[in-house]
Amino acid sequence: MSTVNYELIGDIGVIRLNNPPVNALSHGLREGIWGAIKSAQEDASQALVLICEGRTFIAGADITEFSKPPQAPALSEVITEIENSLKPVIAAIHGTALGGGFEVALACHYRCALASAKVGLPEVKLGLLPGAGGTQRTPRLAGVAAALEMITKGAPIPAAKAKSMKLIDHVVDDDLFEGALAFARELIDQKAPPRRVRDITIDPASIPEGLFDDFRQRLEKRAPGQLAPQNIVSCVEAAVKLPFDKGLAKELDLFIECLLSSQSAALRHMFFAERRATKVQGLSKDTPIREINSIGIIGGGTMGGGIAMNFANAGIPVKLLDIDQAAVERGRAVIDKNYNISMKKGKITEPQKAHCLSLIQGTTDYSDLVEVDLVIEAVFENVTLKKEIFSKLDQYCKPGTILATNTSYQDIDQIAAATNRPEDVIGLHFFSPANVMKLLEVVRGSKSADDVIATAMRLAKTIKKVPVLAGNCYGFIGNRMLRPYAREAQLCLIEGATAEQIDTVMQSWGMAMGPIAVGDLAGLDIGHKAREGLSEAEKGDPKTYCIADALVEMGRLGQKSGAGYYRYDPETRARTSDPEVQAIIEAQAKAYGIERRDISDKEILNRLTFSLINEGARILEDGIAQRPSDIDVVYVYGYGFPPHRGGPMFYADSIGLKKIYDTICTFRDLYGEANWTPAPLLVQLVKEGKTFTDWADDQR
Ligand code: 3H9
Repeated sequence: MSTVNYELIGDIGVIRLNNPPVNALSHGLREGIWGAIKSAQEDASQALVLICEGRTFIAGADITEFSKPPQAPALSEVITEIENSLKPVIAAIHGTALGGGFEVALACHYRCALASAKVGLPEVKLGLLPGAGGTQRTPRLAGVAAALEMITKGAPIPAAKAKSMKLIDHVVDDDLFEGALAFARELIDQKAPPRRVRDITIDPASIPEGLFDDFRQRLEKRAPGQLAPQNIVSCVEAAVKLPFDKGLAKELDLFIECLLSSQSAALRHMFFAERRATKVQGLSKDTPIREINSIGIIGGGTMGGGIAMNFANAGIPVKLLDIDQAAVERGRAVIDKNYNISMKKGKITEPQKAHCLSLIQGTTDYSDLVEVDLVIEAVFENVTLKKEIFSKLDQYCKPGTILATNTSYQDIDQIAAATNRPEDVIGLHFFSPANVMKLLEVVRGSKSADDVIATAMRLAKTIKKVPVLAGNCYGFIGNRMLRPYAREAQLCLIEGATAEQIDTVMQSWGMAMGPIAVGDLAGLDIGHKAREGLSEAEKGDPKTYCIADALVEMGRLGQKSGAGYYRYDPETRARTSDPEVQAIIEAQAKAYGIERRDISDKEILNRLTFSLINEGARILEDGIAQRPSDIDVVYVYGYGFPPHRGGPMFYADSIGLKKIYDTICTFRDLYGEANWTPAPLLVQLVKEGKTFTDWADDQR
């Protein structure tokens, strides 16, 4: 079947699109739609139905074409052709009508959709705005305030809600094709004319004064420094203040500005990076997948409880095991509390909560785990305890059960060696809060079987996580890179920066939180305990963590104790600076003979980000990550790295590896080789004039 087919069924012309996997608006598809609409004007049809084959309606412009020279017809020309059709055109939507796909639907004169369908304009997530009339037509149908929310958030909207917003006209219950034909028939019988959204006018007097400026300010808080959301507001404002064609012209100008921005390049990189990360080198589509219909979780703490929720949300029953009934109850109470928060936010309903809770059963008995398909151990970081648990699981669980540990940094092979089936053992490293954070590091031990890895990668999609495969080393990808980053934050602190300065620099650069505030959130005792288990050589220079250790010894454990680097309001958790901490920092600096100095914001940013990148390069050399873009996915989805900077490795490529190398050499000369030796891969790429992306291409 070709990409676009046209068929006359009675007096209804049916335009069928078929461009797998998601009917993206490639050049061929645009040309096909354009031609079909044109020729349908000449035949006996009285109305036209535009419908898609496969899993979805059009999912948008073909993102891969954005970096290539444009080819006619442009999407806007196709859309004009549809809207100008003299016969009514009806969009028949299933799956998701997104971006340019929804813009095509908006240019149609009527829209019907399956009840399960969603529509949306997610361009903002790619650092773009709807560039084919979406910002002009949406406010004309749904109103200005709703359009601003919808386009700046980019979230898809279910059919029923879209109907209530006037974005679609008719919901079809089961057979979309038959339903669309019946809808077309009705329109023909009513002699309904082509109804053009462009002809709707918005009365500027109906818009509250200051609406656009207020919205801009709110966005600046929600997405600081981001271009696309602000440009969207200007486009919607143009829809109110300018005639339709002038509004379209403004939209195109601002779309191009976004398309050429480094922010959009980074976000488009992330879109493909996330999908690439799910692919494991050496595995094929034929690698068998084990069936996972039930889960066991060991440890009902915050982590175990959060993990359990992911599976219950996906309809998979969970047995949650803890040491005694009291611990099980505590775990269930944490889960209950989390669901209540989701309910308050309107994310789930009471019956949904009750259903999820009914899927989580507590137990204290390992024999309840005999039949489960996957067990995830989520107890605290003690390798001896973990080995005991795995040895027990080996005794109890049926053959073929996958045995996973949620450890953040322990050796998977050591844990696997406690069983007689190391091929069934992997790491599944969730991030806290586990019911919220999207990242899942799937850690491959030296003996982990291919089908176990393939199953884990597939399962991640079921529970709506983004999986990244990691090799087995201390801290895997994310936490291994975090060490030098956190180290530099600590060293900047003792050498002269303040906690506030470090956090402000990193947060205004785009990190979700600054590193010092993250320490307080995680709990300073966690790192303290982890350091206690290290040898003197592993601990490194004692001055690095002297401030953190001093705070822990004073009982300042972070947010949970009301004070850490900052002081926290017990009610609101709002943080304030604490002169006592400044005194501790100064005392520690004195004890180590450090003369504190002014440290520039730029130095803080470079020390933190370049140390991250340098370790990322080593991770690639060691084969711990499959590709640089996987590291980007880990940092964006697990560590609050700003997505519009594309992750640390993409950021490195975009500012130039030579600049990074030169700066690292300067730091080496100033602060010593121990912390600042350029990674051999970085040295090699600079010599060859290549980027990390070039390196990844060479490896393929
Ligand atoms: C736009 O429309 C701009 C216009 O306003 C103006 C223009 C002038 N292009 O996600 P999946 C690939 S901007 C090219 O795993 P799912 C994807 O890479 C666009 N390729 O499936 C993957 O390839 P592979 C606005 C695309 O079922 C495969 O399809 N639209 C595109 O989990 C399967 O994808 C969007 O931002 C694309 N547009 O989810 C929507 N979309 O197999 C982006 C997907 O080689 N897409 N691919 O790895 C999505 O959100 C999801 O793909 C979707 C399906 C929900 C549709």
